[in-house]
Amino acid sequence: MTSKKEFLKELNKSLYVIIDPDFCGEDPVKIALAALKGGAGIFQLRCKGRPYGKTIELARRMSALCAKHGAFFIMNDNPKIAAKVRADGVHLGQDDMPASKAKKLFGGIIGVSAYNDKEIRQAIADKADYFGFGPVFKTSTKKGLPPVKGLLRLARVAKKFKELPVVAIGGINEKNIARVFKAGAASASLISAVCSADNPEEATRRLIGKINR
Ligand code: TZP
Ligand code: MG
Repeated sequence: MTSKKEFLKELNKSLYVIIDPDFCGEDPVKIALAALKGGAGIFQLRCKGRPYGKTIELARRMSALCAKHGAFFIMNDNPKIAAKVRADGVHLGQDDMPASKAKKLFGGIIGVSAYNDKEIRQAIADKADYFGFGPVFKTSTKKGLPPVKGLLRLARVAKKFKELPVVAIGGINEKNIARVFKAGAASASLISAVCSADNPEEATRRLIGKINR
């Protein structure tokens, strides 16, 4: 488990890749390894609708892979699983356990999806370590999202809420990633631009190459 300070440093220089087995072909860990080789330093496992045992197995493999390569591993949704597999952090949506409660179960990094001012204020009050904001662009990866926020709203929250770094999400790809950073995001998190790429290693390298902070 690495320190929060180191995580924030990595957040400011790297790419946040979300590994979701629904979009990663037969072995999601293979995609993660490719993205690691391409230069990504933060990974989240987003594992929906899988049996508990399968989720734990994947989480353990992701945790070990990230530890081996000096990358950060964030488990989605569940602080108990994060603690069990020795993840560096957990990412919580608004439907998950509140960050204040998660902190009692897990001592690592806490990220919160916060898509409006009220949710962002709560994330700050709960002393989360970063908040995820989006969907910045149109995405078909996740259903039931609020309307697209766009770059102007991203820039607005990045300027208004300096207390926490903002990690942009939703429809981020090689064409728009530079604008996401220009708008003030500390990092960009993405699924399909890496997981569904023909060559995830090269795609990661190209995405990072477009980040011009
Ligand atoms: N939360 C908000 S948008 C999104 C999630 C999980 C999907 C991001 O996927 P993609 O493929 O990078 O648009
Ligand atoms: Mg969740």
